[in-house]
Amino acid sequence: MKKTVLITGATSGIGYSCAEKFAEQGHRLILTGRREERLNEIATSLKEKYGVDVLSLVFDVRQKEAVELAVQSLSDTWSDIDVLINNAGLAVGLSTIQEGDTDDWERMIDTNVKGLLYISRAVLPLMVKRKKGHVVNIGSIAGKEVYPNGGVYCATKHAVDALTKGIRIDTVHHGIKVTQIAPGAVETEFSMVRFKGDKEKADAVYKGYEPLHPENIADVVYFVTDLPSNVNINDLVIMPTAQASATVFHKE
Ligand code: NDP
Ligand code: 8X3
Repeated sequence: MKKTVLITGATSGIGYSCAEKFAEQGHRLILTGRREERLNEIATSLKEKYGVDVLSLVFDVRQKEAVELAVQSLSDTWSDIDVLINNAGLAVGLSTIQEGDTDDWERMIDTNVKGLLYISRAVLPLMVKRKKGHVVNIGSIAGKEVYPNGGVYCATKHAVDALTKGIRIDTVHHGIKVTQIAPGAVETEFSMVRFKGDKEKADAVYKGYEPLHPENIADVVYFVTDLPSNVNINDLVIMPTAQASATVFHKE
């Protein structure tokens, strides 16, 4: 059955790979992000390559009104959202709390926690009304552990962990599935964003071992959304083979 899948942060990394995976399987996509040109190029290329319907919506998940308007703007043919992938997120900076940049903190908290809440608040009533739907939250190993200099990012991902459980509890009586996917290191634009464009520092994160690739996460996201109607994966931690915990790596 063809599903309508809304993916936040589809302009790169895990969100983009999820878009490609669902398009390849013939599903209809609502792709979102802030970088309009890139989003439109992706939408056009997926439409051409896979012959699927793709709608792109440009908004910043931190802007509550913009999120509400974007979801309200969906026509009847697009508002029956079967899968919401809450993927948009970022880490900014790597620092102790005593030396941290409060602007970085606000970007992380506003995007990873409040942004996820705004989009969920807008989409969940549509799912509740139809008594069906699946919310997939992209958490992190940083939502299971805390590592040095990552306290605020880890706090936002612990919040995603808690919110996934909260949404599951709040929607269980409405036939809705809720899943958290919590990856370890995935090679995307994530580290370039964290290190504010410092390519040397970003590249170093993925040196000496094979990290996860965004396609690996997309395959798992697809898997959890393609299970029989009586099966819900609540929580899934996925790591590179060479990464045992947030801080323990086998590097050559
Ligand atoms: P990328 O930087 O490659 O992708 C992040 C995506 O989020 C982009 O599409 C970006 O789009 C979007 N985004 C960021 N801020 C906003 C915003 N304010 N409003 C709308 N969209 C936004 O990183 P990843 O693919 O790695 O990250 C995706 C998710 O995976 C994040 O939640 C991250 O925390 C999580 N994660 C990543 C891991 C990793 O090692 N890479 C491991 C575990 C979890 P645009 O800039 O166009 O708005
Ligand atoms: C991204 C993985 O370990 O850099 O969530 O926090 S980590």
